[in-house]
Amino acid sequence: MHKAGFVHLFGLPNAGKSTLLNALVGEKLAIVSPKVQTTRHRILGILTTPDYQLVFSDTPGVVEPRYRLHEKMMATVKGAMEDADVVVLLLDAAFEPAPQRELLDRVPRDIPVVLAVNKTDRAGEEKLKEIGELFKDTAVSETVAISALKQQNLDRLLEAILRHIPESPAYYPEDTLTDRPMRFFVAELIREKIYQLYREELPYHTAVVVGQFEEKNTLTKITADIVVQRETQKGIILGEKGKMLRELGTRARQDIEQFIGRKVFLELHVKVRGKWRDNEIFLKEYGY
Ligand code: GDP
Ligand code: K
Ligand code: MG
Repeated sequence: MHKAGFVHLFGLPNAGKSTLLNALVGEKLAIVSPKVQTTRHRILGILTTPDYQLVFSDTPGVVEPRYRLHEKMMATVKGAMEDADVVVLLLDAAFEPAPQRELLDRVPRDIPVVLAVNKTDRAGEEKLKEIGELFKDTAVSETVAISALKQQNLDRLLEAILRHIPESPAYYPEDTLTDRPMRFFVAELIREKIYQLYREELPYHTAVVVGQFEEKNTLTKITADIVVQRETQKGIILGEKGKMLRELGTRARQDIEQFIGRKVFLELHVKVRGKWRDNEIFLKEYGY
């Protein structure tokens, strides 16, 4: 019997959804950072074995929308929910569990929920007990303690998920890893470095758009725009004499080379587009 279905990874910002997606599919598809709201899109990660195919959706963490980009991010969460055969509610064992329990209200009643308590590499038995109590009389069908980062107990999580996956032929060809094109991942890897290199609010004002993506003999030439909302932000991205931008370019290029398995020539430009996060035309142009 072959099974196939859709699994929605759901949780608060920073619960570890993107880390878990990467661990499950064995490839770095989703960018990860200690900052909340790093993930802005729905990204599919597809795990295919001879017996089953699981299509995971990584989505932005649940937030109260403050600008149009936020609204779009939350719409992608809703879309993923509607398609799901099962929801994995990912909890950060180190956060307060009660507000995380409220997320259950957002799951339609007919969709089964597996509770995955993450970051148990850092949480004690006490905490796990407390979480168990809190979810005792809820719709959660099963609870699995995991560490996405240390890849602990993921086989148990897969078993729990598969119990809710119907018999079905595969949805995607067996060598498909994701639904996104290469240039999407290139833009994401650049964006990840922005989250790592620049402090506080700056990453939230930034978008990345890949322009040229061209294979030339032994190397791939890529140009990308880094879009910010204000001139002052452009100055920060550039840094003194362009030093920060060069550092950003170096780090991004190394990761892109690893991802596509080819040498890369990366050219970055910084552009100012006032209030792009609230502008439908810009949002569309930047892939949101
Ligand atoms: P997301 O916002 O839910 O997608 O969370 P991320 O995957 O971006 O992870 C947020 C932060 O938590 C990152 O710094 C991760 O390295 C960290 N993290 C994720 N899973 C674990 C885990 O199992 N243990 C520990 N200690 N940290 C984790
Ligand atoms: K994050
Ligand atoms: Mg994420």
